[in-house]
Amino acid sequence: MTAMDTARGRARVAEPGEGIGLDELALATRNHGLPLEALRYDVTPPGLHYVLTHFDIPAVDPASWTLEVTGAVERPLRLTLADLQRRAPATGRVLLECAGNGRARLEPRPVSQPWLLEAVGSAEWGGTALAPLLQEARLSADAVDIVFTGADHGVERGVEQDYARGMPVAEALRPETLLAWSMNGSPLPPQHGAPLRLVVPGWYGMAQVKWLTRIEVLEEPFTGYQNATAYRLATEPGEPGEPVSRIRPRALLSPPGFPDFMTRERFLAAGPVQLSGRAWSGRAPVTRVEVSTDGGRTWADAVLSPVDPAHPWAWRAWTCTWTAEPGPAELLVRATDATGGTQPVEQEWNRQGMANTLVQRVPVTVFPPGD
Ligand SMILES: Nc1nc2c(c(=O)[nH]1)N[C@H]1C(S)=C(S)[C@@H](COP(=O)(O)O)O[C@H]1N2
Ligand SMILES: [Mo]
Repeated sequence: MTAMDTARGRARVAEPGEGIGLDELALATRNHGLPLEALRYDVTPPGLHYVLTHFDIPAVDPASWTLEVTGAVERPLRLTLADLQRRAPATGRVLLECAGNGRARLEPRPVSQPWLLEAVGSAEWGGTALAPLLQEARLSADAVDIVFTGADHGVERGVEQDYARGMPVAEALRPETLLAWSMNGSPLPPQHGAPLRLVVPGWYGMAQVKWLTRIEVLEEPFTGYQNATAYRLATEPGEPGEPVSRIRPRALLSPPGFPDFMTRERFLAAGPVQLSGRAWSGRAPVTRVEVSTDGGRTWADAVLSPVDPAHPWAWRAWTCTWTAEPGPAELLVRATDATGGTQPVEQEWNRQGMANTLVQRVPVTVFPPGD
């Protein structure tokens, strides 16, 4: 991989005025987002859930596929899909969001998958809990990190690798962490990790390892590429930065009215308009959603649906009534969670555009009733 070594480990930031290039377009067509009107569904239909795959969707034959549990364990395990499916079933309705969501609107633009705001979905993942399997393998008392490796392979910023992510033992042992083989009651689709993926509620997408083949227990911190180099909150090149972990609070508005084909500008009739959308946080329950209909000068509280005790890791609905007056308007929405964390109205920049929660802005044109 010597030809690529000059760029080793460095994330590129676009030059001033540099538009989105064909390489970013290629990523954007492979990795599609949730059309924001699909915020209407409590459970996202599989074809509308966002997809992010760093390399290729690997060819995995479920009949010969096995999952290996290895490393610092007393009893290494190798399981087939049938072995896993004989275990106690568990499901979870879980909000997933890519840590790069919103990246394309940052200035200067981190060059990578150019998400606007659509890298989210809330699906019903079915499988079995991870913790009992780890307990059966008898983890070392000195275990620190658990590494989850997928069947996919590629090169990222000059480094050839299998996609692998390490996770602290305590997070892996949470009862809601799942090994999932179904999505919304159907077998896991290829793009979402068939035959088996990890689902760690509350964490950004990079932790949700797809096409899982190997679980390795380490007695020291994992230093693989996707933990040590990617998914860091750094502003200077070469700065190590804090690791990306749990999903920060965010609210999104389902854009009201109807769109223009090219600009996606919205049009709607004057009068009372029911604004609606979703809000979530992977750290603590969302406590407040606020809406501005005047470009951020004033904010009003939206009505937030209560936490559904059956689905604490799903997104929640919010609504807000707006009396729209003819003319242009700009709609903004922001969420706050129980840690007190909220969304910035001015961008908080980092080199990889990770975990940024800059508020959504939806420009609309209101026409007089009867036009
Ligand atoms: N094996 C593997 N797992 C992976 C990835 C990957 O490229 N390879 N991408 C991760 C990232 S960055 C995200 S955001 C989520 C996306 O999950 P989804 O495509 O099911 O929505 O998968 C994660 N799991
Ligand atoms: Mo992601």
